[in-house]
Amino acid sequence: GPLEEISLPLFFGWFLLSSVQDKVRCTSMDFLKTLDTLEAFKKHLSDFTGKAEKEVDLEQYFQAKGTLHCTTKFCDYGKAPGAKEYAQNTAVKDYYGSAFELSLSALFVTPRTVGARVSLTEEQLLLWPADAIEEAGSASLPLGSRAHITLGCAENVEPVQTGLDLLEILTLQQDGQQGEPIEEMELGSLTYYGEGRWLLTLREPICTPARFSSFYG
Ligand code: 2AM
Repeated sequence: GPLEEISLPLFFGWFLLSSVQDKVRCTSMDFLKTLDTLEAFKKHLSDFTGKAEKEVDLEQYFQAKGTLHCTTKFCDYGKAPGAKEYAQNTAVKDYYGSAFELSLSALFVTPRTVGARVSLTEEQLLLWPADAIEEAGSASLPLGSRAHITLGCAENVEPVQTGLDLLEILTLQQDGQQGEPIEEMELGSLTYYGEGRWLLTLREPICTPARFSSFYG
């Protein structure tokens, strides 16, 4: 009946504690600000603007999207495939409401999204949907490869795109494309993967407390 239908959330995920959200946002803003000023970035500016001579303010280019979180399962109130099975999973029920520490291992920017890659532990992988399709293109990537936090989206881009952008970069890596090493930044090493895809591998992963829960909206 209708009650059953609304008993599943829009999505499950890890929600960053509000005290650390600002810190993560600041780190992301600092990165965007620095990226904006790099000659290498300016050289590839047309990836973002479509025109070589135009300028772009990356901090304005991306819009923040609500509470920072790492989606585990998008349920769409039960309409998404596997939603019910996921909600009934023992680990999901057992860990619901528990605190975790997420490790953010990289930041990435594309003309569509900016996000943070989340490197999941074995325990955290228990909450990753087993039916996840981790495929982008032809390469099959390890379970949980898509784990990320959406930090911002370009105009008219939906947050679901962030995970797809991350998978695209990981697929390039898996296919043996090393990317173009750009420079060592304070936070880590910056690599360019073409078509406006930038990856900053953090020297020190950012560890952040997060609670496993769900969002109804
Ligand atoms: P995100 O995880 O990349 O940020 C509500 O829309 C949340 O569910 C957002 O956080 C969004 O993206 C995520 N989401 C939306 N549609 C999705 C889908 N089809 N698959 C996985 N996650 C999705």
